[in-house]
Amino acid sequence: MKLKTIFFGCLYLISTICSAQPVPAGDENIPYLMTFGNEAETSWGDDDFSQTFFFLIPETFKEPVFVRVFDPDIGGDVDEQNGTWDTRVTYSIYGGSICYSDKDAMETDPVGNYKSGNLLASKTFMQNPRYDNNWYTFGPFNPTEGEFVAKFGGYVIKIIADGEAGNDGNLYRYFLSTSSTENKPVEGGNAFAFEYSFRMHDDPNQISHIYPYVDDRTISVKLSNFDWDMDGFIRTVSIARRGQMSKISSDNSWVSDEFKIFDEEKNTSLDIQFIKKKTPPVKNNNVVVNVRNQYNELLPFYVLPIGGVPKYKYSINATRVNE
Ligand SMILES: [Ca+2]
Ligand SMILES: [Ca+2]
Ligand SMILES: [Ca+2]
Ligand SMILES: [Ca+2]
Repeated sequence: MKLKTIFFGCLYLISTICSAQPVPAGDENIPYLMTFGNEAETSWGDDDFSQTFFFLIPETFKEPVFVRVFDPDIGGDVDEQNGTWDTRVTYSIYGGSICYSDKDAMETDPVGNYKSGNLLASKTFMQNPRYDNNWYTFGPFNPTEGEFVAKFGGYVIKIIADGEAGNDGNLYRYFLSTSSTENKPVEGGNAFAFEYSFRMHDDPNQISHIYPYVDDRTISVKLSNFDWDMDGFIRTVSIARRGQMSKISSDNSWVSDEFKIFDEEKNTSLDIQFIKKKTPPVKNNNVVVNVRNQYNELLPFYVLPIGGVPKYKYSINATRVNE
């Protein structure tokens, strides 16, 4: 327990140094989160028309917080049009005692009690020039309105984006802020998800990253990706892994592959790299990713990777050659 406290203390220290809570965050190099209206075909890249994120606010932080959404509307700039703009997306924010800890909230599909907890705020958007290429702000919220989670040393609030009608693609970002009018990071805050639905860059030279955290119970992981459209490579780098290639999905399909976790990788983050092919260029590529452990539990993806971005250490691998 003590070790855990120390560990999460480090997490907050690292976050403070990074001092930024955009979602997606800088090291991820992901342009936008992505959620389609529920009348879209899944071949456009969204498997379930819903995305859940959790914000972490350290116990020491006592000020009100705001959840800001960039381009919450579905129309105009940024978004992906399919026929006419007819898509409706509702963003809902939850706190209270089970907003995080309900088992349905920690799963990938919008079923059961995934909207667990107390509804703190909600707003529905369609095409709306007022919020096109612009921010909408939820809050203020008192951090104690979230769920206190001892192992995080702080409070968790949840935001769900549900595509409730239409067939267009909503692209958007979040920011956990101390201000209602600008993006001011919450010192020591972070954000995470158990499944990531996102838009890739069009520029083939841009590499996107997701950082699942591997705890000390993890023996093996199963990495799954959806609708990658055979766009280049998906590769995992870690402190002990130079670059392990994964199976990649084609249009409208899931693929998975499993690999064993090395002892050195426990209590570190993996770096899953999404590397585009140069030719022919794949544009507007939407993809969904999740990672499970041997118990079929999902590994959290932190926007600020715990322990920092992992760097491969040759010396660790050199000792493994004869294993
Ligand atoms: Ca449409
Ligand atoms: Ca827009
Ligand atoms: Ca949008
Ligand atoms: Ca795709």
